[in-house]
Amino acid sequence: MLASLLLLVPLAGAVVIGSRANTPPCPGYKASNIQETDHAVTADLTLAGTPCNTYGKDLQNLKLLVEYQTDERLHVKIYDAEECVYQVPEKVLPRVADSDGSRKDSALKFEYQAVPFSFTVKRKDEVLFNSSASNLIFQSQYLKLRTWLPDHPHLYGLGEHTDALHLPTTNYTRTFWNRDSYGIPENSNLYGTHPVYYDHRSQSGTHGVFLLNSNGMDVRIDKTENGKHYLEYNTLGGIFDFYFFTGSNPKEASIEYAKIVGLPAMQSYWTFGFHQCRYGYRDVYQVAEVVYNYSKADIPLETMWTDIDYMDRRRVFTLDPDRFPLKKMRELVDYLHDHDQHYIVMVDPAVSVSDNGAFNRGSAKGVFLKNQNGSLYKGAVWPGVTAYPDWFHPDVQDYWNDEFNAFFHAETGVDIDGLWIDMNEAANFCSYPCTDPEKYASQNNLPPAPPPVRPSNPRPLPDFPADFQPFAKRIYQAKHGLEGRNLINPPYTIRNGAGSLSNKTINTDIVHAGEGYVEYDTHNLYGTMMSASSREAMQHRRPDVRPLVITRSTYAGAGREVGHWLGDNFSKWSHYRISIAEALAFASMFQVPMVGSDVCGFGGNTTEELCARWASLGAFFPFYRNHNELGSISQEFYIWPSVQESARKAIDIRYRLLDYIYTLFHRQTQTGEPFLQPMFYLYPEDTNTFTIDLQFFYGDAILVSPVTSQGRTSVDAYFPDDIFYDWYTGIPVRGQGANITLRDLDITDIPLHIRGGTIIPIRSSSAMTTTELREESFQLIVAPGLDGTASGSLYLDDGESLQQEATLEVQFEYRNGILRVDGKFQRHINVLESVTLLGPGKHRRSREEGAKKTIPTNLELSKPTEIKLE
Ligand SMILES: *[C@@H]1O[C@H](CO)[C@@H](O)[C@H](O)[C@H]1NC(C)=O
Ligand SMILES: *[C@@H]1O[C@H](CO)[C@@H](O)[C@H](O)[C@H]1NC(C)=O
Ligand SMILES: *[C@@H]1O[C@H](CO)[C@@H](O)[C@H](O)[C@H]1NC(C)=O
Ligand SMILES: *[C@@H]1O[C@H](CO)[C@@H](O)[C@H](O)[C@H]1NC(C)=O
Ligand SMILES: *[C@@H]1O[C@H](CO)[C@@H](O)[C@H](O)[C@H]1NC(C)=O
Ligand SMILES: *[C@@H]1O[C@H](CO)[C@@H](O)[C@H](O)[C@H]1NC(C)=O
Ligand SMILES: *[C@@H]1O[C@H](CO)[C@@H](O)[C@H](O)[C@H]1NC(C)=O
Ligand SMILES: CC(=O)N[C@H]1CO[C@H](CO)[C@@H](O)[C@@H]1O
Repeated sequence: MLASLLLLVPLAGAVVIGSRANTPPCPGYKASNIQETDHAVTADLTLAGTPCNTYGKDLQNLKLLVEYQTDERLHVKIYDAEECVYQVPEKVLPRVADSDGSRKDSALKFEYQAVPFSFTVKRKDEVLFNSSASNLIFQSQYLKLRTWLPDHPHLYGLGEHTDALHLPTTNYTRTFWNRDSYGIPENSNLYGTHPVYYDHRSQSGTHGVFLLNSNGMDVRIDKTENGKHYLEYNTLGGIFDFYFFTGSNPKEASIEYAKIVGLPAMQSYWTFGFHQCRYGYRDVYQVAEVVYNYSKADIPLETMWTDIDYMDRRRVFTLDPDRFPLKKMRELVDYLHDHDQHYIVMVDPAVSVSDNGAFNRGSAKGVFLKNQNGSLYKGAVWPGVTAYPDWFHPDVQDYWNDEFNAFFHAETGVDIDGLWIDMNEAANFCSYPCTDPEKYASQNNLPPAPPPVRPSNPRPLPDFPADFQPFAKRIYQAKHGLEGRNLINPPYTIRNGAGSLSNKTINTDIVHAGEGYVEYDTHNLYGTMMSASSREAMQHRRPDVRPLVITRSTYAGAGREVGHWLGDNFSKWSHYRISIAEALAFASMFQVPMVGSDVCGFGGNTTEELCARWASLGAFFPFYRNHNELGSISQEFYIWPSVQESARKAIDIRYRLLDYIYTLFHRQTQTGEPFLQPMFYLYPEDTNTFTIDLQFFYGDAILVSPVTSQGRTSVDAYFPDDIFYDWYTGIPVRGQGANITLRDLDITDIPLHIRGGTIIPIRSSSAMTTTELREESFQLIVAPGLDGTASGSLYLDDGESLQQEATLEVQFEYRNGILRVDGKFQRHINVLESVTLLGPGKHRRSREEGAKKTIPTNLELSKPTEIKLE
C-alpha cells in the first residue's frame, strides 16, 4: 500500500511528454555479410549514413541474429557488435533453449531488406510484422523500431495497465517504468512491466511479440496521416531482443509465450481459499477479533493477513512490542494453525536505517545499495530513512534467507504460511533529488504514529540512535552498459507518470554489486528479483511445500515464482470493472495466473452494494482477498448482512468448484494453457467477443457475467453461438451470438453459465476451511455440447508438496449416453457420489423440471470406469 500522506501531493496529471514527434530522420542501417542457413540468419548491420545522434550517439556497428527456434517461434535479436550494451541478465529471465527449428517447417518466416535494413515476419503470406515503417534507430540512450499493423488491429497485452483489454489503436502510449501508484487514472505506468503484445486475427490465428528489454520505454500505437496503423518501440537502452510466437488461436499463443518466459508456479490448495486483510488493524487483538467474527458469521476464512501494522515503527523483520507482541502473535498463529487456517504478513524491501538487526546484519554483509562514492544509498519509506537491498549482491540471498529463518521461525518467530511483498518498484516517498531523507522523513511523519496501545500500559518507544550508519565501503564500477550515458535525465523522455526516472524510486545512476549493472537498465527488474529471492527464502524455511508469494511489482516471467495482486485500487465501480480486464491479461497473456484485486476496493470507503458485488466477483478470480486501507471504513464481509450473504453464496460455489480450479490451474502450470480467460479465447472467430472485458471464462467451463454498474439488477450478457446452462437451475440457454438481458439479480447474485461440452467435478458440499473441504465427496456435472458430447478432467494431489508422489489425473468423456472415466489413479477420490446430466432432452417434461437429471453413483474412482447416464 502507499502512504495516505501521498494523497496530499497532486498525483499523475503533470506528465512530461517528449518531443519525439519531431525526431529528425536517421540514416538507418545496411546489412552485409549475410549468412543464411535453414535454421538461422546472421548479418552485420552498419550505420547507413551520417549519425543523427538524436538521443545519444548512434552506434556504428550492430549484429543481427535470427533463429528459427521452433516451428512456432522466431527469435530476432539486433545488438551491438561489441556487446557492451546492457541485456536483461539470464539470472532474471533464463533464456529459452534454441531448439532445432527450421525455416522450411516454421509457421513464421523472416525476410529482410538490406538497405536500409528492415525485416518482416510472415505467417504464410500474411505479414505480421514489418519494420520498414521507419528507419531503425540504435543509439546509446534511445532505440526505435516501428512496425506496420493491420487495418483494424485487435491488440492485447502490454501491461501492467488499467486500460481496456482490447487496446486502443490510435494515439495510444503504453509506458513501461515500474512505479508505486495509487488509484491512478487510466493510461499510466503502473507496478509491472510485461512488454508483450498479442495480435489476434480471427481468420488466421493469433501471434505475439515479446520484446525482451527491461529499460524504460514508451510503446506507441497510432496511425499515420494516410491512416496506416503502426506500433512503435521507443526505449531508453538495451537491445532489440524479439520473440515472435504464433498459435492458431489465442490459447495456443499464450502457451507459446509460457515457453519463452516460463511456466507459472503451482500453488497450494489452501491458497485458493478466501483471504482477509486490511491496513490499519490496530493490534493483534483486533486481528484475532476479525478471525473470530468471520467464524461467528459463518463465512469461511482460510487465511488472515497483516499489513505493516505489525511492525515496530514500520521496520521490516520487527514486531511492535506493544501492539503485536511476539507471545500474542504466536498464540494467534497457533490458533489459526490449530483451526486449519493460515497466516500471511507483508514484507517491504526497504530496511530502516537505524540500530536494528535487519539493518545491522545487512550492513555487515554489505548488501545494501550504495552511491558511487561508496556511501549508503538512502531513501525514505514507511519506517523513515531506509536502505535498499541490492538483489544483485552475491550475499543478498544468504542475508534474506537468514532474516526469514530468524524472524519467521516456526518455533521462535512468526510462523507465516505465505508472504506478501510490496513497495518493490521500488518505492521511495522522497522526490528526486532526495538529498535529505532524514529531513523528509521527519517532515512527513515517517514512521506514522501508531494507534494508542490497548488496553493500557503504553510503553515508551526507544529513541533512534543518533547518526548510526555502519556500512562497508566498497565501490562498484559499471561494467554492463555503455559508458558516458546520462543515467538520471536521458535525452529522450518517456511518459513516466512520476516525472523524471529517479523520482519516487531508487536513483537510476546507482550501480549494483556483482556484475555492476546500473539501476537505469535494471529498474524494472527490482520487484521481480525481490520476488525470486523471497520465494527462495520461503522455500528455505519450508523446503517441501510450494511457497505462496504475492508481489506488487512484476517483470515478464514473474509468474514462475509469484502471484500478483492488482495494487492500490479504490472502492469505485470503475475499479471494480477494470479489475476484470487486468486480471484477465495477467492470468492469460502474461502467465501470472495467481492474480486478483483488492476485493471491495482498497482506497476510499466502499459501499454495501459495491462490496456485495465485489465479494462475488472476487470469488471468480484465482486469488481472492478482501483488503482495504488505513482510515477507510471496515469492510470485512461480516459487516453488512447483504455482503455476508453474497460472500457465503460465492464462497460456497467457489469451494465446491475448488478442485476444478485446482485442476485447471495445475494444467496451466504444466502446459501454459490459461485458466482464467477472456471470452475471445474460447470463441476466437466471433468478432463480437474481441472487445468484451466485463464477462470472462473461469476455466473452460464457466462463463461469469457479473453485474457491473451501481444500482443495476440486470446485465446484458453476451452469449456466443453455443449451448450454455444456467449454473443455478441447469436450464439451457441457446446462445445466438447476441446479448441476453439477465434480470432480477439482487446484490448477492452473480450469473454463471456452464458452457456446453464440458464436465465439471465439484465437491458435494462446501466447508469452513479447504482442509475440511478435502474430506467431502465428489459429484460430476455433465453439460453436453451441441453435438451431445462433453469432456473434463480432475487433478488431485496432496495439496501442497513441491514434489508429488501420488496423484489422480483422470479424464471424463461423455458421448452416446455413456460417461467414461480414465487416467492415472495413484490417489483415490473420496467417493463419486453422483453424476448430474444437464439438458437431457428426452426426459424433459417442462422447462424447469427436466433441466437436469441426477444419477447416484456412490463409487470410488480407482480404475477406469463407464457409467451409463441415459
Ligand atoms: C513493408 O512495408 C513497406 C512500406 O513501409 C512496403 O513497401 C512493403 O511492401 C512491406 N512489406 C511487406 C512484405 O508487406
Ligand atoms: C493524444 O493523446 C494525448 C493525451 O494522451 C492528448 O493530449 C492529445 O490531444 C491526443 N492527440 C490527438 C490527436 O487526439
Ligand atoms: C466483531 O464483531 C463485533 C460484534 O458485531 C463488533 O462489535 C466488532 O467491532 C467486530 N470487530 C471487528 C474487528 O470487526
Ligand atoms: C557520496 O555521495 C552521496 C550521493 O551523491 C552524497 O550525498 C554524499 O555526500 C557523498 N559522500 C561523500 C563522503 O562524499
Ligand atoms: C516528483 O513527483 C512529485 C510528486 O508527484 C512531483 O511534484 C515532482 O515534480 C516530481 N519531480 C520530478 C523531478 O519529476
Ligand atoms: C470514510 O469514512 C470515514 C468514516 O466515516 C471518514 O472519516 C473518512 O473521511 C471517509 N473517507 C473518505 C475517503 O471519504
Ligand atoms: C451487448 O451489451 C453490451 C453492454 O450493453 C454492449 O456494449 C454490446 O455492444 C452488446 N453486444 C451486442 C453484440 O449487441
Ligand atoms: C493504481 C491502480 O489503479 N491500481 C489498481 C486499482 O484498481 C484496479 C482494479 O481493481 C486495478 O486493476 C489497478 O491496478
